[in-house]
This record gives sequence, structure tokens and C-alpha cells, in this order.
Amino acid sequence: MARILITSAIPYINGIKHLGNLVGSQLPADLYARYSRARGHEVMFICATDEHGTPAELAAAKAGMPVADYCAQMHEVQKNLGAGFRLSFDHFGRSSSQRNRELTQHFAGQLAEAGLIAEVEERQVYSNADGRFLPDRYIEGTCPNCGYDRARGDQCENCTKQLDPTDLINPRSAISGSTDLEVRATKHLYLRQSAMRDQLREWILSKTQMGGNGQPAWPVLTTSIALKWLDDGDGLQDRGITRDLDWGVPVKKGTEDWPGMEGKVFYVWFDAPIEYIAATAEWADAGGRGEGAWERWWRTDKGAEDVRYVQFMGKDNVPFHTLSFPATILGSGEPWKLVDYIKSFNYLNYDGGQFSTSQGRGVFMDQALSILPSDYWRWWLLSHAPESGDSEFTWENFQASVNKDLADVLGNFVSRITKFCRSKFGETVPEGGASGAREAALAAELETRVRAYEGFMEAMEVRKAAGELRAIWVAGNEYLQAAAPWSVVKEDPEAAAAIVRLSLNLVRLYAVLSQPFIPDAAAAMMTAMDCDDWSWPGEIGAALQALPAGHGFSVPEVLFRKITDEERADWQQKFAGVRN
Ligand code: B3M
Ligand code: ZN
Repeated sequence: MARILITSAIPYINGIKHLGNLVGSQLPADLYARYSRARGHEVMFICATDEHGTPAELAAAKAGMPVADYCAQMHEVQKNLGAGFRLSFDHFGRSSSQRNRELTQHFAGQLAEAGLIAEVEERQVYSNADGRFLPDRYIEGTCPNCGYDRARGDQCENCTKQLDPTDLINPRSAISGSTDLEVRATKHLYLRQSAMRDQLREWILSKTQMGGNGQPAWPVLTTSIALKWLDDGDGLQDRGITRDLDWGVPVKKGTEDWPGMEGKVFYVWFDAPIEYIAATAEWADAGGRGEGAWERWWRTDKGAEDVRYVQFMGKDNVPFHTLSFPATILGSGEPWKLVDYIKSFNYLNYDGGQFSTSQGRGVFMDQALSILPSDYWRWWLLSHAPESGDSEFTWENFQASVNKDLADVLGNFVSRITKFCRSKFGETVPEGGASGAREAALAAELETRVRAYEGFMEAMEVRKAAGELRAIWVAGNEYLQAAAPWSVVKEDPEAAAAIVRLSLNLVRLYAVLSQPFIPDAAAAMMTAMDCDDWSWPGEIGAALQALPAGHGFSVPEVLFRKITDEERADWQQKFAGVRN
């Protein structure tokens, strides 16, 4: 038994996430957390809402609400949607928590003490009409690179070039539209990541190969992005970690004021990853568990040295997790737990284009749950996870996968065997008969496949794991079709009983194996088998005898229904337009 710390990138507070966001971090993290628990490991699974920065302030302004109220409300919305998708977080925290405020200020103090923070006098755009500085997204203008006229102060959405607000041509305030702007001097803190370049490079290079005690190499997607940022162009840039905003963690050096930094807050990307730690502390607080309970996950001097820490995220978040956050952790000079493995994802596209939060294009988490239960989405998303490249959601593909994998293969197997048994033997596992060559062959196939499934799950090869699970379902279906107890029963009821007994045991085995992907259906299968033995299968022959002759069961409700062509066309139409 191992101890596994799992974090998912924490979603921005500024609205409901779409399915592309979900499959890029929270959902695969949940798959891994569920699997790890099923294998008997001690798991701490953490997520939170990312509540600071200009996205939060702008979304609150748009909603006409005070930003603190907006965040509190949206946190509840996102938390409930996570529960709706059965995301099994141990804690879903808030980056605006007191814990995060204190930890963020603490890290800044440590970094300052280590000489890793520079105070830089810089020139920033000030809006006379708004009476404030305009950082990042508060300013819009024409991109100097491509000429796009709605480029934001931090990045041009059109050509993706990273910008400084002072780079924009014809700049205007995103708040008031005012062009009465001037450049004023203001002081900011910079994290001297460049001073840690060699240390970071060495660390990342060590992850490109298999490490000691069997630690796998990181996915190429992760290491290639990290190395590109380390070495491209001018190399690793020092990062401004403060902003002239009201909403955020006030800049302090530990518990002390920071002269010259009054009224400023830390940049959202400085405090967001620290929330992984803070959310674990929030978890401890919520259960009255004390400091040691969270420190044993995060402090290598307090028990975390044998923790395996795995992070899940979309590829756009990789630079912050491979460079900036490790710079914070390492630079603190304190024994904090560093990540052991980063699983990153490409993008999921939507029906010939991109999912877009700003344009409301695609299916969002609340909409998805309003049309079908979470298992349908979980299965499709995970079995099509954008691992080796971007992948695409289409309604045709969704309908085909659900109808085939879930309804025709798994659902049909469960329904067929339970109904057949009820009609011939009653709602009890029948006795008599013995297994033969066909059963031995099935057990041998399952033995191989289940071990392969474990390998893929451990390696977080999500698509391959889904493919293996599907093959495990298919094997049972094909076995039942070939064994044909409905024919055999006429000549040899005892032989039919043996087939049925094995098949009912397959239902239980499928519940155990499928639970990380489709937890609700798995629970329904287990309940129908009147069983709560969720133990992971060792030797398959033994696992297929868990339900003995005489054990009662019931026929479950339809596990998965099919999606009709009309529904598909209807949803395609409904979600093509713009969400308001
Ligand atoms: N909130 C970006 C995102 O939701 C950002 C992740 C923070 S992880 C510490 O994709
Ligand atoms: Zn541009």
C-alpha cells in the first residue's frame, strides 16, 4: 500500500467549465484517484476553484456582483457540478481561503529571504477615467504582431503571442473603453526563476527517463513543453508575481508588511498552485484533523517523503507546473513535496471547431448533466481523452460509443443474464454443473486483460485502459453468446446453471473493474448482485467464485439506454449556437 497525492488543475472561478476543461484535468484525475483507492492505496485527492486575478474581477463585474459574493456563489456551483460528475475529491477548496493567503505570503517571504525576489520599478498603463492601473486583461488594443484589434494586455487571442499591456497599439480600458491612459511608474516583485534555470533543467531532464524505484518517465507532452520554455528564445524569464488589483492575496513578506507594496496583490498564477497545499490544509481544518494531518502529505520532514505526488492538467498549464511552481517550492529552501509525475492533456475540440467559454460554444458541465447521467459522459470523455493529440467531440461519435459500448455490450450483458436466470432458476445464483474448457479459456483471457488493464491504469494511459475495459466487457458478451445457456438449459440444466453462475459473477467483477470509469452503473450492478465486496480481483478464477450458489440477486433497471437519432439531431442543433 502506497500513499498517493493527486491534484487536478484548479478551474477558474469565472463560469461553468465545458467538457474540454473537464477531460483535461478533473475527470482523469478522478479516474486515477478511484483506481488507486480500489487498489488499496491511501489517496488524497485535491482540487479547488481558482478565484483571484482579472478573470474573477471581470466576471463579477459582468454579473453585477461584488467579487467576493460572485466567487462564493460560483464556488458552490462548480462544487455541485463536480459532485454531479461524481468527482471524488477529498476536498474541493478555494484559493481565496485564509489558508492560501497565509501560505502564499509565507512562500513569498521565504523566497525573498533566499534572494529570489527582485523589486522592479516598471512602467504600467494607468487609466485616468477608471482611477487605476490596468493589468493583463483590463486593457485591450491592437496586437503589434498580427494586427488583431481586440488583443488583451497579457496575450493576443488571435496569434497567441504573449504581450505586455504596454505593447498594445491604440490601447483602451476594458472596463470603461476609455483611451485616456498614461504610463506610470509602479513597483512590482519578480520571481527570479532564471537564477534557478540549471536546477530546474536538471530536474526536468531527470524526468525524461525512467527514474529510480520504477518511477516512469513523464509524458513527452509534459517534458517537451517544459524544455521549450526553459531554452527557447531568451530562456526562462523572471516573472512578475504582483499586480495592481484589489482582489487577491495582499502582498506581504510572511506576516510582515512589504514596504512599497501597499495595495498590491500577488499574481493569480503565483497563489493558484499553492492552493494545492492550502486546500489540503482546508481539508484538515474541515474535519478538525490538526496540522499533522495535512503536513504528512506535503512536508518531507513530516512524513511526506514516501508520498507519490501526481498532477493532472491541460497542456497550457504545463509551464506553470514544471517551472514556476517548482521554482517556488525549491526556492523556499523548505522541505515541501515536489511533484513526482505530471500527466498532461491536449485539447478536446467540439464538432469541427473549438470549445469556447467566451463564445459559449460546446457542451458545458451543467448542460451535459441536464440531458444524460454522468456515466455516459465519463465513459465517452475518458475513452476519447486527448492524450496523443487533440481529439474531437462529435454527436455521432458520442451516440455510437454510448449505444455500442455501454448499451449493447455492458448493459445488454447484465440485463440478459439476470433476466434469463430469473426466468429459469429464480433470483438466486444457481447450483450444480461444472466449468469446462470454454470457462477456462474465458478466465485465461480475462487474466491477461485484467493485468493489462491494471498496467494502463497505473501508467495513466487513459484511452488504452478504456480500450482494455471494453475488451473485458466484450469477452463476457462473447462467452455468453457462445455458451448459450438458453439452448443448453433444455438438454442439460446443470450445465446451464454453471454458465449462469459464472456470468452473474462476471457482473460483480465488471462492477469492480468499471467503477473508476462509470461509478453509478458499477454501484447499480453491485446492488443488483446484493453484494458489497469491492475487493480488486487477484487470480481471476477465484474472483469469479465470489458469489456462491444460493446467493440472492435482483434484476437491475436498464443500466444504459440508447441515444436515438432524433435526440442526437436535437442536441446537435441545440448546442451549435451560442450559450447566453
Ligand atoms: N485556473 C487555468 C485553468 O483553469 C488555471 C489552472 C490553475 S492550476 C494551479 O486552466
Ligand atoms: Zn496577434
